[in-house]
Amino acid sequence: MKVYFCGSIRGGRDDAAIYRRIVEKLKGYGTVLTEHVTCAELTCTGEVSEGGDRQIHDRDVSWLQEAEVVVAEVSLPSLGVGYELGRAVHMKKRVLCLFRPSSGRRLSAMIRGADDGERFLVRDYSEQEVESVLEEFFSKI
Ligand code: 6IA
Repeated sequence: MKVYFCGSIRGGRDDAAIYRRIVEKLKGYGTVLTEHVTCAELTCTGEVSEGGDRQIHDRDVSWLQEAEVVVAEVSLPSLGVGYELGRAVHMKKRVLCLFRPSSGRRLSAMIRGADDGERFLVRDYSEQEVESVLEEFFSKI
């Protein structure tokens, strides 16, 4: 199974450690197409490519197309993640959004309100339960 993971990059890197935990767990379920999102130093993956932002966008959209499942950590607001989620809905992908209320933020109504109890799910979680939330989600698909 190909999994597309979304997490904030230019929106801020405060949650990079939790992104790494999520991706480690996701690797047990299939191929994670976007492991670079967890990279502590983005430049170490050559993400500043010659093609610039256009190339990043086009490559990410084609990976999104390839993916069967999209998992997004949405506690830290990111325009790019919001965009990817909108595209994923349009592509009728199965989506899981993970939000930590302990962040002190309120999740955008456009994300929480997209939960349809089926294809697009939003799950509040605490850091300790991140692996079990993923286990529960993948046991049902
Ligand atoms: O708006 P954001 O940058 O927070 O958007 C983050 C989301 O967009 C992630 O889920 C990624 O899939 C995608 N994305 C944004 N920037 C990149 C990128 N390089 N490489 C791959 N995916 C990206 C940017 C590198 C730059 C900061 C030096």
